[in-house]
Amino acid sequence: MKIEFINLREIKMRLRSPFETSFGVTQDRRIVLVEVSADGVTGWGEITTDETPSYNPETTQTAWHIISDFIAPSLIGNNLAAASDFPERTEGIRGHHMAKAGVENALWDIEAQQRGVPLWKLLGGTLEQIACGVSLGIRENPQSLVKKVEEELKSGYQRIKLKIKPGKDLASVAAVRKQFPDIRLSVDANSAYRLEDAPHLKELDEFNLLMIEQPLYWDDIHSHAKLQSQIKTAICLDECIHNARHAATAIELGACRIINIKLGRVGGHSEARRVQDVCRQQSVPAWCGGMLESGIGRVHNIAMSTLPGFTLPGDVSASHRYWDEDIIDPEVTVSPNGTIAAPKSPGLGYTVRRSAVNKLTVRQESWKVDAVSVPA
Ligand code: OSB
Ligand code: MG
Repeated sequence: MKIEFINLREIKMRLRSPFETSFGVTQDRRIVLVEVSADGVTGWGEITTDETPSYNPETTQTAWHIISDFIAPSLIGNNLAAASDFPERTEGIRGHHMAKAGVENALWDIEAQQRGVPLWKLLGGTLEQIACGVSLGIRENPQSLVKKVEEELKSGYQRIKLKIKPGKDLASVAAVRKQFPDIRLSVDANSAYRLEDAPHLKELDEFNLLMIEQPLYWDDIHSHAKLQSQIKTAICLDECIHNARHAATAIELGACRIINIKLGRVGGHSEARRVQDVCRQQSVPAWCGGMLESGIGRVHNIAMSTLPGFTLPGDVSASHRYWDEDIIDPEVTVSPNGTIAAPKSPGLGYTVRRSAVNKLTVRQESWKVDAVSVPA
C-alpha cells in the first residue's frame, strides 16, 4: 500500500455524563482521528489518549505532536507491504504507543478493505460475538451506584466493573455485592493505592470479585507481584502492560492473573495480537479495555476482541452509553444477552459519518503526495 494521504484531526465530543476515576473527572473529550488513504482506499484510526497525562504519559496534544512532527512526514509517500510492517518503521520513536496505534490501526482498516475481508477476520479473530461488560465511574453514594448497576444488568451486560479510590471503595463494593450476590463484579483503582495498603485491599477478598484492576503504581510490575501474594482476589494489570514482553514478565512474576489489553496502550493491532498470544499460551484470561472511545476506536476494539485469547467480557459497550450521537453508522449496539456481533462487511464494517465528523472537528493537518485527489 502506497500511503498517499494522511489527515489528522481533533474532534470535540461531550460524554452524556461525567466519568469519574481515581485520577479525575472527564466529560469533554478531545479525540484525535487519523484518516489514511493508500491506493485510493481510506482507513480510519482513533488516538485513545486522555486529555491529561493522568492515565498514562500521553495526551491529546503529545499524540498530535508525535504524528505531526515525526510519523506523518516519514510515512507519506511510502510503500508498505502490509499494516503489520508499521511497528518496525516507527521503532525509532520510543513510547507514544497511543499515537502510533491510531496510525497503524488505520492501515489495518485499509488492508482489510483491500483484501475484501472484515478487519476482525484479517486479524485472525474467531469469535463471531464478543462478550460485553461496563465500567462505572465513581459516584456520590452507594445507593445511586446500586441503581446504576441494576440498569446495566437489565440491558444485559455480563460483567460490572466499579471504579474505586481510597475512601470510595469498600462501602460501594459491599452495597453492590449485597444487592447482586451472583454477578461477575470487578473493581478498577487506576493506580490509586500503595503497597502499604495491602491489608486494606485484602478486605476486598470477601466480596468474591472477578478481579482488582491496576491497584498500584502505573509503572511497577514488581510491586503488584508482592501484593498478589498477599491477597486472594486476582489482580488484573492495565496501565503496567505496554507490550507482549511486559505481559510475559508480569505473568512470570505472578504480578497478575488477568490482563486488560488496550489497543492504544500497547501500540496497535500488531502488538495487541502478540499480547493476546502470550496470555493464551499461559492460560491467562484477557479482555479488551476501553478509553471512552468514539465509534471509530470502539469498532477497532470490537475487531480485536474477536481474537481467541479474549475470554472475559470487555469494557466495550453500546455507543449510546457515551454519546448522544456517535460518528459511525450504524451505532454500536449490544444484544439483550450482552454481546456485540462481529460485523460482516470488509474493513471496519461500520461507516464513518464524515459530515458528523466535520462538524465536530476543531483542527486538522494533512499530508499528501503530489497529484492525489483528497477525499471530500
Ligand atoms: O482504566 O479502564 C480504565 C476510562 C478512561 C481511562 C482508563 C480507564 C477507563 C475506563 C472506561 O474504565 C472504559 C470505557 O467505558 O471506555
Ligand atoms: Mg483500567
